[in-house]
Amino acid sequence: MLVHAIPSNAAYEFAADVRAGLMRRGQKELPSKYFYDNVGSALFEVISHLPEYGLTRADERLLRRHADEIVDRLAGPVAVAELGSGSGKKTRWLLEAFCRRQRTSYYPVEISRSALVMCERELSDIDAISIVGFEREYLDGLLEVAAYRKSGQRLFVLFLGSTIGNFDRPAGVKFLADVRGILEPGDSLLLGTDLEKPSSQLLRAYDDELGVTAAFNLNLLARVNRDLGANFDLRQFAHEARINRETRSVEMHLVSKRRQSVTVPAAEVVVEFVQGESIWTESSHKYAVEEIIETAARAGFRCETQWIDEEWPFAESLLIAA
Ligand code: AVJ
Repeated sequence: MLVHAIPSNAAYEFAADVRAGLMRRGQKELPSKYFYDNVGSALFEVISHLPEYGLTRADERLLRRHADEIVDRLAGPVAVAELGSGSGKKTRWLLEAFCRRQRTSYYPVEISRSALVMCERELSDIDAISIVGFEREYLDGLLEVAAYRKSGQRLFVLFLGSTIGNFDRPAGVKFLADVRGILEPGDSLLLGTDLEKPSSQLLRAYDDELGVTAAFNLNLLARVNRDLGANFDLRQFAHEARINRETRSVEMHLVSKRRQSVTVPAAEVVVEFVQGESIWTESSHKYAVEEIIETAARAGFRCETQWIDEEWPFAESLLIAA
């Protein structure tokens, strides 16, 4: 696979984001996009197999069941771009369906190089596929993919796995509008969104019995130690999942078990924690089905169809650029 790598100021941006997030006066925070280093990506893969966390399996079930129908709704020729391809496993069903119809280009956009490599290994055996990976932030990558588009080709963008849930609702609309701005009328977006469900079920999904999600969350501190030379004592922080009813989201926090101070040399910061103080590391917003249609409309998309998983409420929405 061809990979377009970043001229890497990524390390610098990580340091700057950690500095800004940990120096905040109120709630300290670290951006969830930094979960996915090699260890974090592997832990997320395990999470997706946990009985408590049905999200990824619901997403994959829908794609597998409805791949032919989805592809039939999109007139060819189509180039497929995916924002955050991860391992590429659940994308297989769609790509196979496209490739049965015609030669198809697949452009995964990922900030994680290891995920890009996994994804190429997973999918390169498909007949009549060509894969070109972009090691980029989503919108930067999509801009480049759009520039690759051949005349008469439609772009089909995949934004699966409810990654949209990591944005708050206004930022979600803004992101979709930015995607829309890169697309031409008639291009399309398949959006995977986790739906609202009972708090007890969400708390179990984000604080599993085996402690894999706790390890996933704590790995963020381990990564700050590894990449920025910090001295976080992981045993002095506890994973916590919280329901936020106002924002209809699950939040993950890392709670300081005692008063302590931590040095992050590469971010040029010393951080003080009081006992019980937390670092907010992620929000996963949950949506109502009709809300997805409204959100898409505000971003300039018409919702063509939705497929819902009944076992683990989750929606796949096919959105057409208006
Ligand atoms: C991959 C962003 C959809 O928010 O559910 C899994 C990440 N966090 N367990 C999510 C995650 C905790 C996941 N997404």
